[in-house]
Formats: sequence, C-alpha cells, structure tokens
Amino acid sequence: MQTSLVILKPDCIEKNLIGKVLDRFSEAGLKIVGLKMTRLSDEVLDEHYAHHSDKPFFADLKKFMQRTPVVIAAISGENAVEDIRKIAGATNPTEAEAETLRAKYGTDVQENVLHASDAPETAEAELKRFFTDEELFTAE
Ligand code: IDP
Ligand code: MG
Repeated sequence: MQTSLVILKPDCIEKNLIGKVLDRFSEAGLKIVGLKMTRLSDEVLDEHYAHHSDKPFFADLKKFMQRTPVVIAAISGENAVEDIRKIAGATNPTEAEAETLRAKYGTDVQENVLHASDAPETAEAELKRFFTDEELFTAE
C-alpha cells in the first residue's frame, strides 16, 4: 500500500472543484486517508518547491499558491503515486491527455488544479511536511 500527497491548488478552490477532484480519486478506488484546508506559509512553499527556487516563475508560483487556502489530501492505494499522477495529467494542461484533471480543469502551466507527489520517496517526505501521524487514518 502506498500513500501520496495531493494539494488542491487555489484555482481548484476558486472554481469550486474540490468535490469533483476528490471524487475522481474515490471513483478510481483510491482512499482518502487525510484531509485539511489551510493556508501555505512562505517557509513551507520554499521547501515544497525548492526544485524551482532558481526559476523565473518561482515568486509568481508562491504568490499563486497563497491566493486562497488550499486543500491538502493524503490518498492511499496499491499504486497511489503513479495512479494519481495519471489522473492528474501532464504539468501543462495543454499537453495533458483528455479526461485528466489538468486537461479538463486547468488554466495554464502554473494554475493546473493540483499537486501530486512524483515518486514514493517524494510522497513520504511530502506527507511528513503536511500531516502528523495522528492526522492520518490507517485502513485495516
Ligand atoms: P508537477 O506539478 O507536474 O510535478 P513540477 O515541474 O514539479 O510539475 O512543477 C511544480 C509546479 O510548478 C507545477 O505544477 C506548476 O504549478 C508550476 N510550474 C512548473 N513549470 C512552470 C512554468 O514553466 N511556469 C509557471 N509555473 C510552472
Ligand atoms: Mg512536481
């Protein structure tokens, strides 16, 4: 069993798509085991997007991610990391496969609906960044 970290970004909140997006994961047989709505601090975003800190869009990306509170979810399944990335689609909505969340609901390469962990090791670090053990439901 794997658990991945998903963040529903401000564009998703503004378009009132929280339920639709979470339902896609439930319908795919994935299980929501942690959920919260909160604002992201500068410090957390510096850490979460450290791989983009030298990019020209970094400041803009942080500003976008702080535009509204976000929904943070821990989602489990046999192959959760890969399954969720598939359902999310490519980073740029114009390059994402039809029916993926980013193709259907994304605005542009920055405002692309959601974050999803890109590997099991990343997921582990990201889950620790946003949830305590007590906040996560353990099935079985
Ligand atoms: P991912 O979210 O598909 O894993 P990453 O390359 O890890 O993609 O980028 C993290 C986030 O940074 C993206 O989801 C998007 O919001 C933003 N981002 C990535 N590339 C660009 C860009 O070229 N311009 C603006 N924002 C970008
Ligand atoms: Mg990424």
